[in-house]
Amino acid sequence: MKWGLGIGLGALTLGLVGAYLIGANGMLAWARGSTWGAARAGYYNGWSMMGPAPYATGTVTSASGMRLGDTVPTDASVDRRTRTITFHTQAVHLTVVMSPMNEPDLTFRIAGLVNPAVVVPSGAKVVVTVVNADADMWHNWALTPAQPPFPYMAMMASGMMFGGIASVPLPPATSTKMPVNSVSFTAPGVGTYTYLCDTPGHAEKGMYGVFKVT
Ligand SMILES: [Cu+2]
Repeated sequence: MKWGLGIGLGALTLGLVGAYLIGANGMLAWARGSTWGAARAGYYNGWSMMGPAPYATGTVTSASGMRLGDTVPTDASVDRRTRTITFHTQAVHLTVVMSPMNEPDLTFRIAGLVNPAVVVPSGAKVVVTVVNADADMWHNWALTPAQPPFPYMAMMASGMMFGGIASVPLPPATSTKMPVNSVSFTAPGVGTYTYLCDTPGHAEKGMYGVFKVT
């Protein structure tokens, strides 16, 4: 693992499978649930019926989690002035750290930038590794065609993304470990999309960024 992640391939693989499996059930759960709690319970119940665990995550140490938020991905260029990360190949590996303590609350940190624009080529195979650095909140990373501003229930407003391009929500970090999982997908057609956290209120308060397919 070129990032020196302290997690096994097994955990990552589980995360990927989970991300795929959660799609259809996640949508049903959202349709059923009248509250976030009910929706989330449905989310996990659906997963439990199909998978080996309520959710599949690994952890990284807090130190490596923070480093991952500053890591510039391979085959990408970073423009710090425009806060844009542009990938140049069909193999996109993006690492996202959510709400690190040294940043404004409810933000994504990618390659040392806060909520940067991410640009990928059409048809790229995208793997997003997601780390929750927040000590007291759940977060996830999801892709949607919807545009800001977002309401409190961003997920409801935008539909269930593209049939579930969303990482399974990650629990808060502890004092020494940060939960991590991943989501993989093929980049959708050329256009401008939004990545966001679908925990209610988070996208509304600014936890999102531009995801552009060129
Ligand atoms: Cu969030």
